[in-house]
Amino acid sequence: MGFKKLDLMGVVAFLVFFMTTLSCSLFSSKSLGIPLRPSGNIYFTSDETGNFEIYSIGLNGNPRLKLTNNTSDDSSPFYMPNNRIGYVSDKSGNYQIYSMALDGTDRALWGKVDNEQDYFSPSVSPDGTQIVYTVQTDEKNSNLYISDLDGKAVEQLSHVWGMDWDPSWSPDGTKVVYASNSDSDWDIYVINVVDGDITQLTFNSYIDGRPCWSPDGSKILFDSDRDGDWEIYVMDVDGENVRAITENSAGDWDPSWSPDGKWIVYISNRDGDDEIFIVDANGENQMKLTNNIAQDRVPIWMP
Ligand SMILES: [Ca+2]
Ligand SMILES: [Ca+2]
Ligand SMILES: [Ca+2]
Ligand SMILES: [Ca+2]
Repeated sequence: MGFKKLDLMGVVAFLVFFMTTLSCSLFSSKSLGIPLRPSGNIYFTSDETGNFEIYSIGLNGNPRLKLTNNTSDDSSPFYMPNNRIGYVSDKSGNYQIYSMALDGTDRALWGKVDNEQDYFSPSVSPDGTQIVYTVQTDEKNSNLYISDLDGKAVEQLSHVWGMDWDPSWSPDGTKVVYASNSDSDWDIYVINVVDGDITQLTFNSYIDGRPCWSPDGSKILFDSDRDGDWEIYVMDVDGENVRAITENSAGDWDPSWSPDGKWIVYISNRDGDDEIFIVDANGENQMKLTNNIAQDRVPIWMP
């Protein structure tokens, strides 16, 4: 009897412990509206060595790693399939697209590129089969191009005179949001990948840039100097319901979503130089990831 009673108490104690632990780890943070602890790796560029190199930093304690090491500027890290990371480098004399393994090894020039042109702001489609990028043809003109992932079957996507920059795919792969100054100042536009139809989302005399489509397809993140300094904003995909994620007198820019859409990574110079911050999608729970005197920029979030 004694043994059985002890056994029963042990079961009850275990159940209480189990349910308490379960509710703390799974339910309490949700009920408070706080996203679960962020995970993954942030890839970004920094000029700590005197020129820009690609770095990674882990949210699960992985240390900051320098992935490129040369005297040219390496920037614009972007997701590539097959456990690779893409980036843009001017080491050939022009800005061209490269890729490497996630640890910085096995670097390769991407696809078929024209050595006379500059390629910028590449972004791979959600299904991993296409890439959209900017080709700059003139000091005042650049256009978006789409090709398959090995650089073949190139098609010009945007045709209007002016700069088209920072394309980001909708999750269903049918549209690309981008920034353009084709209307004399910088605004956010959406272009339909199939028919080239363009919809303008922001209309103002300020600089709106760096748009990023949310993983659930419902929101667009961007930066803007509309309040005098720079802030991070989010809006619906039709340009309505603009909401500030940051609100301070420093420069806040280069926003990008976490893969689960619960967090935003961005740059702020609120401590004197550019550092990488993360914040939840409600604009709460700010965390600073870097702390150095270099310029840390254009972060993207990988799973
Ligand atoms: Ca470099
Ligand atoms: Ca504008
Ligand atoms: Ca600000
Ligand atoms: Ca810094």
